[in-house]
Amino acid sequence: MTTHSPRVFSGMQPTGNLTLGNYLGALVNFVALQEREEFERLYCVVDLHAITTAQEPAALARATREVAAAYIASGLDPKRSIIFNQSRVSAHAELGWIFTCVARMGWLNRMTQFKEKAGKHKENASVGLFSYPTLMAADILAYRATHVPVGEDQKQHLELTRDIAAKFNNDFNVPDFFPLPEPLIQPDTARIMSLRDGKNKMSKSDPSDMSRINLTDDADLIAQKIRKAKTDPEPLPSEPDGLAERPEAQNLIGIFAALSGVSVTEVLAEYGGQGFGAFKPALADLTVAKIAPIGDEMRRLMETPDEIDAVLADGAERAAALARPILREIYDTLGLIGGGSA
Ligand code: AQP
Repeated sequence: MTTHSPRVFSGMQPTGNLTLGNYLGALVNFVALQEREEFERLYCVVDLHAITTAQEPAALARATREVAAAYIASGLDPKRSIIFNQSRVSAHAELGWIFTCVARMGWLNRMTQFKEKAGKHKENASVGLFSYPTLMAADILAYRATHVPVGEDQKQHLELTRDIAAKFNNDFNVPDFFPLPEPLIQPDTARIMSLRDGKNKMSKSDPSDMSRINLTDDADLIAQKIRKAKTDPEPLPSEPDGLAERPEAQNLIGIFAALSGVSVTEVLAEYGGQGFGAFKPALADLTVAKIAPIGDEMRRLMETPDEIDAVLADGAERAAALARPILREIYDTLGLIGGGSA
């Protein structure tokens, strides 16, 4: 039984345009949690994670502000949720190092995301890309966060966070020092897939822009991408079972259900028996209605970057105030005299 008060932490990388996958898999959940008064909420733009792969500095700074703008445009209120960028709060990097000394090589060797991202060029990948999950554990545990809203692709990293927390508690004989954080995954939108290949997840770093809907795409581009989305020649089934083995159809129906807030069964009750020629225009209209206003608001916010910077600075101050006493205890527990005080 944990004694930790309910606290939510999550983040997104400023590695390009946020996608419909980021939105439905995580952001919608961030915003919904804002209505749950029992939680304190921290939403981070994880810029230190972004540099695990090469980033052009000016583009990174812009993308960092753009993710903050996406948070706000999607409905996060900087007064009710702490919004900040990771590099501004040194606790992340400090605890990240400590956790690279707690985590075991064998644990990290099992991480599938490293294998996917490093691909055939493992020897040339940065050490940071390999140890990424230890920094993610630090992001969460620097605040003793108890709940983490994420998409399914992050589930394995969160299990590693729990392993690190348990090992620390055990090794230093401090039971319940860290909570074992729980993932909050929305089953229906856990994995939004690429528009070009229903077997790959929609990703902001996919080389093909046609594979994803970006939150900043305008109405015409959204409609064009949906029109060109890969499908199969069969009409839509009337029951969810009929979507098995049809990954592209399943993905598009899932997106429709998530954006309209109804179940897949209800969508199929309406469109079952019809072809994609009838379904795609309805999906395009719905996506434009939900996503284009977010893009418009992001563009408006990006015209006043100083206001975004003020939100990030204020959020970082509040986040640092939460992390500081926890980090102090960590240094003391490890016997690191005066650690983190410079
Ligand atoms: N396709 C997706 N479906 C559902 N959820 C998704 N998420 C990402 N893609 C999908 C969730 O979005 C949050 C932020 O992700 P991230 O910025 O940490 O990066 P990622 O998971 O690696 O996502 P990307 O878009 O594929 O980024 P790049 O291309 O930079 O690697 C997470 O909660 C994630 O689960």
